[in-house]
Amino acid sequence: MTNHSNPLDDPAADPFQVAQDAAAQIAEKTGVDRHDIALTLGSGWAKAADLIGETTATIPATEITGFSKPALEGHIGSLRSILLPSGKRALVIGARTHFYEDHGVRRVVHSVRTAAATGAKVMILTNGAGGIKETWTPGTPVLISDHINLTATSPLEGATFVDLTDLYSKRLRDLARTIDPDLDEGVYCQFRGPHYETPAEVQMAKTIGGHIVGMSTALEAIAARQSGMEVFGMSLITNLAAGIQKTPLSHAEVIDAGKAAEPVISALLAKIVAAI
Ligand code: 8IG
Repeated sequence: MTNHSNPLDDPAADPFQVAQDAAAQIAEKTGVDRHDIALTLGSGWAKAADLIGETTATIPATEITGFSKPALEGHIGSLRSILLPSGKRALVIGARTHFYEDHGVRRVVHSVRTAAATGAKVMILTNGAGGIKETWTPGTPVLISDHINLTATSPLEGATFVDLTDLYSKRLRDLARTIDPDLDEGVYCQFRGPHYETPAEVQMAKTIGGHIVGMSTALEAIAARQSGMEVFGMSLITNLAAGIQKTPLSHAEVIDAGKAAEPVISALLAKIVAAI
């Protein structure tokens, strides 16, 4: 369903101004003027919010300008302000708008632009995804080392050229490996979805250098870099990608694998956040 009151749906609107407005509303509602770090928690990662610090405010995302209603079970539509043990402030975004929802790429990256407007210098993007490497059993967390954007679009508008070398911060990946030396990494392919890939598409992704298949993150990472943030990405492999796994993919199984892995990966992410 289209939310006709969303200012981002007006082509004449400036998405960065809408993000500024959203950040001002977050400051007002949380009582926190600036956030230092932002996290988008995808499926399987939500529990991390409880572990990284003390939640000082929770806001339904729909109360903040530009945000959309969550489309899907397993996706919480809230924004939380969290006080970290270090004294830093984290903004946790539990409301992701996916490209496949057809609300346009401005709405997909609004949370990231809002995070930047709140002052966040680090953007942590997490997701549930399919794995191409057969050694990644469901429940394996993987660092994102780079991405291949297969959406055929960009959050950048007009002749805006943004360098994406080292988009997924080497510094932060190295830091994550000081917490868990076993963390593997891979290249994330963002497909449009909402269908999962065919086995042939998974083979294509593998051939062009991909290791992880999903429906989020790449567009958000581009927007985060445009806004000057340092990006850290992690995928929870909830299933092997189609054709790698021999049985059909079911959304219920994906949700179950996420739930089972959640305590472990949430604790891991909390430790990484504490070290940033
Ligand atoms: I969870 O296998 C999850 N999300 N595109 N493919 C794509 N997205 C996913 C998958 C998958 N698993």
